[in-house]
Amino acid sequence: MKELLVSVQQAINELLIDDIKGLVQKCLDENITPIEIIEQGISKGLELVGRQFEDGTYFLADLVMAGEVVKEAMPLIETQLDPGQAGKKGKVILATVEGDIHEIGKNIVGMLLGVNGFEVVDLGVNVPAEKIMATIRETGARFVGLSALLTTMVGSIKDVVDSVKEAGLKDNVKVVIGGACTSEQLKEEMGADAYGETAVQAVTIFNEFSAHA
Ligand code: B12
Repeated sequence: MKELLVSVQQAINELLIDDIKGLVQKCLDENITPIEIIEQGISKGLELVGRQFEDGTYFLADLVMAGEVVKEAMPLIETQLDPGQAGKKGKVILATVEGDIHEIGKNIVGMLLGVNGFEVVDLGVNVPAEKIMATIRETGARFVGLSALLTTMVGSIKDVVDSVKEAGLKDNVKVVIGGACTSEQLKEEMGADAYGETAVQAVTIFNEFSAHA
């Protein structure tokens, strides 16, 4: 693991909002790719924060701060990504499920899908199934990406999958899930079409669906 990426992890874990931009810039100067920074620096740093929260060292305010530290760094990373040919592979409706307000992972997925040729319709966080269905009807989108981090809220995934089925759209609309509390097994249980562990996998999955749409 590159030392600079460990410094990014540490800055996030220690909530050093004044240091993060400088460190990310140093990574970019050293030709570390935006994807490496996201996966090995930022995501790993947030995992460490999560552990401190679990063991009672950190409180909710610290989670909020960790989110702010990451938000500080993201625009810098975004400017390094090639904008590509936006929209040509189709529309992806992206949302964090109802009852869940975690947005960092969803935003990273949206950013990577955008630079990889998808038109992203980001509905934000805590999004009910009805809103997703209304957006499918309005936009004609054939892809939905759902982010879920709270185990207690996974039922919201089922609400979306069931609504798609009830609307008779199961064959036309693919629902892909991701986020820390999801898994291949959960995908099966919820009846979703695919599960992606990382934002890079999200791109691979939607590319695959788009090629066969
Ligand atoms: C930051 C954070 C917060 C911040 C979020 C700020 C923000 N603006 O988003 C705030 C303060 C809001 C927060 C609140 C809470 N949190 Co919180 N939070 C976290 C933390 C530390 C990091 C989450 C994160 O951003 N990770 C980094 C991103 C990049 O990872 P990711 O989302 O998993 O996304 C990656 C992949 O999963 C994938 N992906 C994501 N979405 C999608 C979608 C698709 C379609 C695909 C294919 C892929 C994909 O791509 C991403 C990049 O590779 C985690 C710890 C952890 N280990 O995750 C806890 C954690 C998720 N939170 C937790 C909890 C309990 C809470 C609270 C209930 C705390 C409380 N007592 O109030 C509240 C919930 C509020 C609510 N209703 O949602 C628990 C959840 C436990 C569980 N399994 O249910 C965790 C795991 C901490 C812990 N270890 O206990 N939290």
